[in-house]
Amino acid sequence: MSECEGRCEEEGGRPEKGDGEGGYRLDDLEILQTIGTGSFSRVVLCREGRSGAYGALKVLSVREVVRLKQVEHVKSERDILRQVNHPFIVQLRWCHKDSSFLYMLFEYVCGGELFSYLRNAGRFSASTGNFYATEIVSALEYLHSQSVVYRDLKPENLLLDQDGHLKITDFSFAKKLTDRTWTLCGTPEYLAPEIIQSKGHNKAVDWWALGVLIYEMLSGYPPFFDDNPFGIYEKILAAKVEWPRHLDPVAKDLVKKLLVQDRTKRLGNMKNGAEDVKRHRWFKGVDWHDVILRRLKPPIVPRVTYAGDATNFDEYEESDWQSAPPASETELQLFQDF
Ligand code: ISQ
Repeated sequence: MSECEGRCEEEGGRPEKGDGEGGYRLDDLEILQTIGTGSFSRVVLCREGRSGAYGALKVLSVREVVRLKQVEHVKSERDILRQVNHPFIVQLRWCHKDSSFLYMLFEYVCGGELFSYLRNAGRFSASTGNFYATEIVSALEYLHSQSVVYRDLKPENLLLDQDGHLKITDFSFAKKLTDRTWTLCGTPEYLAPEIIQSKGHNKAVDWWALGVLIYEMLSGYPPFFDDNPFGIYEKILAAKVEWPRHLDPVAKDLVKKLLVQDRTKRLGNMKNGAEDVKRHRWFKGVDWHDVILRRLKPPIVPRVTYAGDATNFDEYEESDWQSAPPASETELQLFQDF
């Protein structure tokens, strides 16, 4: 059972037994400042009154979630986060709702986004990029073993903890794969090609994205780039990549094997799964048992003066988001079990 399972409660509901060991109350959370915003949510740094522990509270407007047709996505995000437990995945501690908002309380990861460090540095050395790639491979292998496809790998969604290890956040695009075993047990003569082909194809998107991420970490810009999105799509489909001369040749070989159009030939998505990626020469000498124990030495250690230091995050307008109008009874019904 994961940390958060069974810990989501309704407003006014009975706090968990062992209150203070995972049983939270919204009233006890002191909202400090916004550290991230999205189209229907914001993430605020908060402190739990009694323990003094810091947390990152994701606050979602019920009305906006419904208006933007994100109800199922939000529920799936919560379900997946409750299910997973891995050192490189941000931990969900508690869920809650009131008449206006849904709340997800996470551990606070104080180092900020990998994105900021990458833009500051321009590009990473091969060994720095290799460290982050290693922790991501470990997390992706775990997620896929749990039948979860992440689908949004990018430097903005990777946080550094106080020691410099990675934490993947934002599971709003993540998807739990349904077991197709039985679907494929139908009479083979009558199976449509898309049913046969869709088996396991979803995981392949994360391995493609890993290729893009490794390229961007080592080059400072992504492999498919254009001023407008359609230009980017054209370049992706043409699969034409320009390789900087300085690029580490072994890393280039790995990226080439990840950025393969045919997903059945893409590294990570063949019969040996993640094992093929882990055995690539770029990861030669990596002890994967050490990786998961956070025993590799982080190349960047964030500047942090205390546990609630938010200086590694951008600053945001606070506006008056807390006084948003309440959702209707019909809208709230959609989140009965939240
Ligand atoms: C934890 N710490 C910092 C920022 C976060 C953003 C989203 C989810 C969890 C987080």
